[in-house]
Amino acid sequence: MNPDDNLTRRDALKTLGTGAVVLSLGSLGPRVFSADNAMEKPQPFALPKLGYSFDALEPHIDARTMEIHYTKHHQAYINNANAALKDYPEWQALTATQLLQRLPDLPEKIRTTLRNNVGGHANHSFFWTVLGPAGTASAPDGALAAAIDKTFGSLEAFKAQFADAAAKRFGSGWAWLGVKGGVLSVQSTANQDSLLSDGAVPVLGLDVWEHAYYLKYQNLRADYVKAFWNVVNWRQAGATYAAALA
Ligand code: MN3
Repeated sequence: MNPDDNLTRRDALKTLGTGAVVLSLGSLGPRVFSADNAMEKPQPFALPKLGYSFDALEPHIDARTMEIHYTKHHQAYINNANAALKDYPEWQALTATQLLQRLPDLPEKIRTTLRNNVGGHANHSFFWTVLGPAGTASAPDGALAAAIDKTFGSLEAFKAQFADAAAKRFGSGWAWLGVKGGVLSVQSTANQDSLLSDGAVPVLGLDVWEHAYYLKYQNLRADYVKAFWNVVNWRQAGATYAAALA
C-alpha cells in the first residue's frame, strides 16, 4: 500500500467524524488508479491534462469532437459535481473513486446528481487515458494480453464481444472491459454509471454517447467503435490491469 493511502484515510475520517456521517476505518479502500489520475485527486474536481492534442486521434476521432467533449461535456460534469458537493463538507474528503464506490451511502438528496456527474467526471478522466495517437501502443501485451486470450479465446474474439456491448447499449452509456475479483469481463453501463460502483475496476472503456461520435459518424455508432481500436492506448490498459491485480 502507498503510504499516502493511510494519510488520505486518516484525513477523510477526521473530516467525516465532524459531520453527520461516520465511516468506519478501512471502509475507504486503497487507491485504484495511479496518484496522478483525476479520479484519485482531492476535491474540488478539475479537468485532467490531456496527454495529447485535440487532433492527435485524427482521423479516427476528430479534433472538433475531442475539443467539445473535453472542454464542454467533461467540464459540465465537473461543475455539476462540485456544485452538488458544495454544501456537504463531510463528503468533500473523498475522491471520485471513493464516492462512486460508496453510492448507497451518499445523501439521498444528491445521490443521483453525484452518480451522474461524479460518474461522468470519472468515466471521462479514465477514457482520455486509454486513448492515444494511432500506433503508440496498438496491442495488449504481458499479463493483460494473456488474460484476454485466456478469457475470450483471442484478441479478435474480445474485440467482437466489446463491439457488441457497445452496439447494444441502448441510448447513452459506455462499453467496458473490467476486472472484478481477478476476472476480466465485457460490460456495459447506462448513462454515466461506473464499474467502480459494482466493485469492479475498468481496464478499457468506450463512450458511446452520441456526443462522442455524432459530428463525424452521425448515426453510425458501429463505424466509430471500429475506429476506436486504432487509438486505444493498450499500455495504459495493461498498467491498470496490473495495478488492479496487485
Ligand atoms: Mn462523453
